[in-house]
Amino acid sequence: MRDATHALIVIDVQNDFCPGGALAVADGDAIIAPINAALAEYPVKVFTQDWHPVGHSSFATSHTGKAPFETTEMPYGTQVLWPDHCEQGSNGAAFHPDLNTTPGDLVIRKGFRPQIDSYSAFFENDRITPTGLEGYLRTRGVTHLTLVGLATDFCVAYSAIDGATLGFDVTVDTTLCRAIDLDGSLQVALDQMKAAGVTLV
Ligand code: VGL
Ligand code: ZN
Repeated sequence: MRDATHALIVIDVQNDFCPGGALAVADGDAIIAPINAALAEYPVKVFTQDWHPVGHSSFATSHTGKAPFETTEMPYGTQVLWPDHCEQGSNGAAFHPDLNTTPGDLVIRKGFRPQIDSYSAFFENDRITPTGLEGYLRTRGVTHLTLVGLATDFCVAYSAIDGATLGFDVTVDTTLCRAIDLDGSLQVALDQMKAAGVTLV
């Protein structure tokens, strides 16, 4: 067991990001058993859950003439448009049934505001609106974060970069992550994480 300053943050291991889901990440379910094992090593255990209202602005179906994986300009910048996924209360939004969320201390939901997406566990995609996770971690005395989950190149990377920018010591265990890899987005994300001071293992 690591000391009380260490948290494991498990990002979006939900049915829609696993094989058979609406936005399936190849091999997304392969990380579940080793994540369950890793939980025992961390005194602070946090899970995130992508949690969109029906008709969310990040869905291609909300934009006439747009197909999934195209982009659009939002007030906060360029946004990739996704298949409808992780709708609040749906089976797709549920954690994968094999993920052991029982020992979790906190579940943080994100992406619930209709007009803004939220990849990061810390800030929505405007990079300003906080989720509250920073305060939770700081008030518990956490300084070291290990991030695992889905998807490496979106929600894991955004969370890792924001965590490092906020001053946490951030490690991403890439063996416990899987990527969407849209047009080279995985390599871009890995480079950006390194540049932000994230440790990749
Ligand atoms: C995610 C795209 C859209 C993720 C969430 O969890 O990486 N990606 N919503
Ligand atoms: Zn989403």
